[in-house]
Amino acid sequence: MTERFSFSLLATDGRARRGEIAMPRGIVRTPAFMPVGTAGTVKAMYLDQVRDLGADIILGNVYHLMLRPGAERVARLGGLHDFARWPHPILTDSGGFQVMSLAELRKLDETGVTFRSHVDGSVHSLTPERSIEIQGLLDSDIQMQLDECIRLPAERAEIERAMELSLRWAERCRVAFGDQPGKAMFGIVQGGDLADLRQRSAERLAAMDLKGYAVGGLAVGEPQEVMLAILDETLPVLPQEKPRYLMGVGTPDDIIKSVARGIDMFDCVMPTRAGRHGLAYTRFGKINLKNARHADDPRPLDETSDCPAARDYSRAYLHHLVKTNESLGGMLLTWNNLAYYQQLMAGIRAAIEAKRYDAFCAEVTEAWAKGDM
Ligand code: PRF
Repeated sequence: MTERFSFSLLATDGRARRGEIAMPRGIVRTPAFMPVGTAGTVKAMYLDQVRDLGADIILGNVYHLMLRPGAERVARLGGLHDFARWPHPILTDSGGFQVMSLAELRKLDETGVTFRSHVDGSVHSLTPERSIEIQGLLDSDIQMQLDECIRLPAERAEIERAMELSLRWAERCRVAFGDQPGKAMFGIVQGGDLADLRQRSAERLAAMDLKGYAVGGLAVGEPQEVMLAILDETLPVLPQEKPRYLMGVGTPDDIIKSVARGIDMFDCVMPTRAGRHGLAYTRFGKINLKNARHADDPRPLDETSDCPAARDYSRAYLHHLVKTNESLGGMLLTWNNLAYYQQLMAGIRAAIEAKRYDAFCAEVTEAWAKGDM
């Protein structure tokens, strides 16, 4: 196994890229979808199952893990991989985004962000240096810079302030991370919906020669066209030979369109969260199992799937589990949804290799459009 973090491009089709990230804990086939394991668990799943579905990497969150069980404790217990029993690569998000969406009484300044825990009201602070320290204690393989993500719509002055602050924090994270050949620290492009700010952010991060780059601050309330236009304007500025990660995205449709523009990595709570709320993603589109029309339907979600949750259980049974709030309902639907997402990513990778990515996207979209659910 490789001792250094590296990224290789194996094939391209238009701007879509098929690649491989190699690191000591394993290889990540890209384009990749990273299931979200916020608190050291992909909710309602055994990690062995997550692995069997084809996930090469999962995501963890500094914010949740620093509050419970605490980064120093995880380190004493041998790091997050041992603790959660996932020996493969882990990417951790830096905490800023979750502080902004979950914590109470936040105070952000040049130093970092101070906040009250949503769990017990205790006061914590997160600086760029402390975020990297926590990610090191967790023994994360791909660590993210601390950044400030703002919701859209927002004023230019506010977007620019947060973008510039994120650039200064990127530099502090770069220094704090230092030289760790087997791991990576990714910078995060900010700049809201303003092309010139996005480009400035991407150029300045590119000059820091980081091992990978994320596009943050998207899927925060703007229409899909705006997100795709920002990708069109930003990705050409980032170095071609480094992986690009679109944070917190998205729907299957967002994913295929972002891959077409050159994104290599995704994470999103959608398949896991939607599963716990009675929604199934399938080749034919989204199915709401709460709906009474499924009560007598003996058909499985997708008889052609090799995931037992999709293939072997009737929609009537899934409807019953969801209506009665049984844990198994969320478990089966999460399993189905992650299986669908990983099948989609495998299809995307194969299509890029075969140089038929446009045709693949048309087929996927057509199946959703005429989906008989
Ligand atoms: N920054 C960080 N994490 C994120 C985001 C961001 O902008 C987003 C935005 N979609 C999701 N997760 N650090």
